[in-house]
Amino acid sequence: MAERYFQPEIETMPREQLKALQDERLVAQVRHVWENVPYYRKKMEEKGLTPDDIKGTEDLHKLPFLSKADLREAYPYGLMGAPLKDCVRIQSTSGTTGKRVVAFYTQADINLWEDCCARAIVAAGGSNESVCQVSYGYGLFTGGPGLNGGSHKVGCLTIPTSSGNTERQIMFIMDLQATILCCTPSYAAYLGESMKEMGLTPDQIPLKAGIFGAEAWSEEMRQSIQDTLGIKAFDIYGLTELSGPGVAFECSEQTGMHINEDHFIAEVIDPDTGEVLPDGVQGELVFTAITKKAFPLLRYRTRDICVLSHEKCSCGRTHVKMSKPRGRTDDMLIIRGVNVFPSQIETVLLNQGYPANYQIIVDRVRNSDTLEVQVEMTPEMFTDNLGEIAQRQKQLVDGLRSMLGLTAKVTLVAPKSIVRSEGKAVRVIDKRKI
Ligand code: DLL
Repeated sequence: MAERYFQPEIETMPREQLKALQDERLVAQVRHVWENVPYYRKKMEEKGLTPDDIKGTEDLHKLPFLSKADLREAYPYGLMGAPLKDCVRIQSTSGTTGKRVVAFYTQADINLWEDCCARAIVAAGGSNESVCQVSYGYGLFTGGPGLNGGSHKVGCLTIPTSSGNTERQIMFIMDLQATILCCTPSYAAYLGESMKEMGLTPDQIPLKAGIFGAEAWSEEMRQSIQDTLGIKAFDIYGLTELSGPGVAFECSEQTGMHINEDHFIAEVIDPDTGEVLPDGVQGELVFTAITKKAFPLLRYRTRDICVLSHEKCSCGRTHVKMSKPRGRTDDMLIIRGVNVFPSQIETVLLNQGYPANYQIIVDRVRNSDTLEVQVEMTPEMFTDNLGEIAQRQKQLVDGLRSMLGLTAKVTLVAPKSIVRSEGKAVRVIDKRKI
């Protein structure tokens, strides 16, 4: 099937033209911020910069970074770029890692955000003939409102179920023949598991595509969701600070997400030195929003770790691709000096046929870090044969050792004993921090 685009002239724009657009928008945005955000103007002044020093994207590296700490310090209004009377909405994060982030939007900001989500939906095969069920949470979280707006723009019949109430989710999917499902990958896995238990086979499930994001998920998890639901599963990335979902989205190639570069300029930096890294080198993703006016963040450090690629994509889109985030700099566990990402553990479990229902527990016993992974067995694996369980545990310990270079304790638990998530899954309990 030929690739379709929501905004073809932008999504397939030749690189030189795209760069010219970015240059022009960046220059205007820096001036907008200088004139309207005293907090950032001060940061620029401290570096001896004025808007005249930024003539295009090649000067981007001169600008100071913004981080979560700045957001906290400037909370709630300190980074606003538009008067309150021009703002029509806020969205906010759950604030699990400190103070909430509150992002402001003008109507135009919402419009461009929804365009980005619409691009993702069309890339996943969506059209005005699609029935799109949005099972991300609605409310302060950006997932529901963002995909809802994008779905309307594409002209899909939108089912705004929000998250939770799994039985009702399945009823709508089946009764209204939903073709696109939008939710977190962990919730998609749970919905798939529940549908399987109800005896529904992939060919009976009307869904064709899923747009899953808001948390890290592995390729193995993608495969398993695709198999249970009989769909193609697309990744979508974003964060509240930059509007929400749709900063980047996957196309039919499923090899990374195109960043909407007409709205967001991406850089990857060395998280320790701040130095900008070339394509293909892993580092922290930094974004500059060049069109948003109410919350115009420049060089915002996301803490997400990934790699950029400008390689030509078979879908015809010209925008740079980011790899799946490998984790966050602050998600990374340091266990006995070894850097461990939850996604690496997930890969081992799924490769050995376990479902993505697990809990990672880190503790410190007699000054030494301990890592325990509780892994749920599938009903088919479940047995009271202790020898068999010991054998399975050993295989997992070996797999984890070769992936991480660490010995972990593995505990196999009964099916359904690990709590399911309807939104972002909490995979790690780090008792060293409690
Ligand atoms: O999670 C926005 C979103 C909603 C994205 C729905 C995709 C779908 P926040 O709650 O502010 O916003 O969390 C942002 O979530 O910095 C990443 O660490 C993580 N994240 C988001 N998308 C992905 C993804 C929304 N596709 C934080 N893969 C980001 C891995 C992701 N991590």
